[in-house]
Amino acid sequence: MTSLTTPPVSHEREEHWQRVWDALDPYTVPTGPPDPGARPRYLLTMFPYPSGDLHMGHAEVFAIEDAIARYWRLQGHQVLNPIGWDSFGLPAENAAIRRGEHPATYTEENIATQAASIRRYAVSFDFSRRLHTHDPEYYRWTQWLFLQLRARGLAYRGAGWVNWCPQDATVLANEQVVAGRCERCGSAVVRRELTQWLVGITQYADRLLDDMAELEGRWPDRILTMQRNWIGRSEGVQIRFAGDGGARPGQGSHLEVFTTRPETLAGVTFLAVAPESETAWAWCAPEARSALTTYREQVATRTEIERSAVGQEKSGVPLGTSVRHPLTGELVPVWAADYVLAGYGTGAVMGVPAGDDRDAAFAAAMGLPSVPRGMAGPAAGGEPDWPDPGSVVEQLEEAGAGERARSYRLRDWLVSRQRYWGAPIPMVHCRDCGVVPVPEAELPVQLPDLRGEELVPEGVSPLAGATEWLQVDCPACGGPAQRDTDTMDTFVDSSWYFLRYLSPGRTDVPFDHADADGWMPVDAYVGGVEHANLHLLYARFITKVLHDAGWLAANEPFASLLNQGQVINRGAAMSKSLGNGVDLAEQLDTFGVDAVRLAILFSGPPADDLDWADVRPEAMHRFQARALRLAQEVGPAGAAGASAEAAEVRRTTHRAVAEITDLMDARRLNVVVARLMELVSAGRKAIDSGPGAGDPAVRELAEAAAVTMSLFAPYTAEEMWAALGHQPSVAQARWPEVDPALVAADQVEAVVQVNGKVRGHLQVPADVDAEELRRCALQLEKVQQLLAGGEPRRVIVRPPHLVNVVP
Ligand code: ANZ
Ligand code: ZN
Repeated sequence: MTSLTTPPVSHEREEHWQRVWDALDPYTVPTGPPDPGARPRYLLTMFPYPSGDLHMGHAEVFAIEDAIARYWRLQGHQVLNPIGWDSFGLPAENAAIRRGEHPATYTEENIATQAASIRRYAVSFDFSRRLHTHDPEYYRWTQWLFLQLRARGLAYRGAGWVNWCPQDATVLANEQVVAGRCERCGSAVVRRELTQWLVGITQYADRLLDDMAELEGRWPDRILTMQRNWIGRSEGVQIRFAGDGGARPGQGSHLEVFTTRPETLAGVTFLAVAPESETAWAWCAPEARSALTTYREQVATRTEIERSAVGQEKSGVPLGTSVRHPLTGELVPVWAADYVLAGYGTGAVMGVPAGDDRDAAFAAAMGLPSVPRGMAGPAAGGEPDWPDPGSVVEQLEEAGAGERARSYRLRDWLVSRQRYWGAPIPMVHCRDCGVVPVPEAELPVQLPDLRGEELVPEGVSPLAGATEWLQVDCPACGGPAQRDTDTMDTFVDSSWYFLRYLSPGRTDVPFDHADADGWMPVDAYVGGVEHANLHLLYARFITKVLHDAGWLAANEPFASLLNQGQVINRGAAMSKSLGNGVDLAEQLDTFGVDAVRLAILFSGPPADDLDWADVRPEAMHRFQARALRLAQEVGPAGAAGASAEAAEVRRTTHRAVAEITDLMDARRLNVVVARLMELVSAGRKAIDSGPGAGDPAVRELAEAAAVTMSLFAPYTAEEMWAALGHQPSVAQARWPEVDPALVAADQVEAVVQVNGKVRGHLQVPADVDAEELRRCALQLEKVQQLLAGGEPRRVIVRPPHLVNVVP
């Protein structure tokens, strides 16, 4: 890649300024609560995962968040803008296996590379609070968090159906399964039942939903919608169908279904249960068991997403049993069907072919009737006339056969991972005492030192293969016991890191109550939409749990959220296979940091996707050079006396600053860059054909331009600030004050007529609106006299010049 122009700020000058900033340390905020009267602002960017160097996505998110950080700081806020690394996770583990080393080696190399790139990219982070989730001093508190959850009944062991990748020997979340395959290695995913650690996030489902009211208008609508759908609260009814009398062991006397359409009860022709569920086995007649077993194996190869997709070919097996309809007493056959999911509602549905498309497809495929005997079929193309749902629920309640219930899509959070590079679950398994927590004083449970091939022991997970590490004395009885061999999902690490930033280095507590109450909630959180469901939901949940446990006053972690768009190239996500990747370091080498940052922000609104094919860093060089020249020509010297032409220049400056202030508050960064370009052009004109470089008004303009420039292009801004004679850094400047008199619109004269005759004059702002102009005109004494207390019949208003009152 070649550039036609050289960057206006050389690499040597970039390095010079980096040293100046290192020495000044202008972004470090002392630990503890905010200073009294500091107007604190907590700005947070989703912390990076250390895979290689920074990429274009980081360049975008850092450019956006840094502009906000610098803007707030210039406005006199005490701005906390910390940085750290989300440094546990599978890629480091896989790299370690490949390279025969410890995952920490790869991880720490990448962190060092990224930290150096962040310094060069001139992001105004407070590095003094830096954290890494793989540091024992951090994960000690992640383990503490786990013990808190357990103490509150929110962490428990349960058998659950999971997506299992046989290649990686680990559990996968639904979104890590793409078209039935493992997102990372591509192996076919199978369903498997495992005993795992789960976290009871569903106990908070209602609060997670209801508290979203506070976030309305402060988080993007689409994120709120995605979270609502993810939690997926349904108001419905639970209905009990009694067995047909032939009791079977373990069956229980009722089969319970969840429905959102109780009024369709009369249309039930079958009941269907999730094949893998206990219920299916309990309701399976002995002669149907082998068919159910075979069917279960078949279903195990399909993901829930495939199973529940509309239009899927329906499959199922009859279980050879039946239940009684709670209202009619008719017998209804029980089936196992894979479109019924084990983890939703009761894992059983009442099949109503006349009301539900999936039930209709299933009935048709299995030769089941579409309406019960004795019920009139629906008129062509429609549904039967169902009764009022309320009356059906009443009937059910009276009969003791059902009641209102809620169901959620949200499942409890499966946090066990059979991996090495994560925080070990701080529990011990004792033959005599069962599952026992590691005492808090013994945290952290450190990872054993495993590297290379040791990370892939034959047939067991890595920690289960670390035989020495495994053996431990039971904390309760002192007898021989074994450590838990699972590590925690890395989403646990990132569910609380914003709290650790507040009290770095504390060894007695994860974070300090006063620090948290001083800084929380985060004022603005900047990050990608890909974290809409999991990370943001987990962080909200953990904040609520810690709030309930008395650790902080905040009940929501992130008061406002800003999602940047995706960086793509030529219409597609950047990828190795497409060969459309763009290397950030190469861009910075060629164009300089500022040109890249400016071009990214100028390309469009922060929330829009950004196509690199439309981004022209070299096009920024001319603008940077013009801005620099402006500052150099104004120079460091004291200014000469004010000229008559200066008033207009001053108005231009103050109006630009006022507008830029509003635009920054609205996060319209691309428009701010455009206004800054206009301001620089106005400065050029003021020198060439206006009051000239020596005029104080022109200096004022150039200074405002330098300060605004510092939000986006810190190096160029420093060069400008120095040329204007200031020391030592624009990072210590103040946001320019706007003089309201200079911003006010020009005054014009409006004529006020009564019945077409001129009766008075008004001085009004040129941008006066009709409402205001009408009010002023009707208040004129002359007009009041002529109206003699009456209401005018008509008032014709033509802002800003004319009002005609017709009495
Ligand atoms: C009878 C019925 C008749 C239903 C009708 C729908 C239409 P939402 O709104 O998503 O909550 N259902 C219940 N549990 C299920 C499970 N474990 N797996 C798959 N489907 C399940 O959907 C609730 C509806 O989804 C329930 O209402 C049930 O079908 C089905 F004309 O009951 B309905
Ligand atoms: Zn014991």
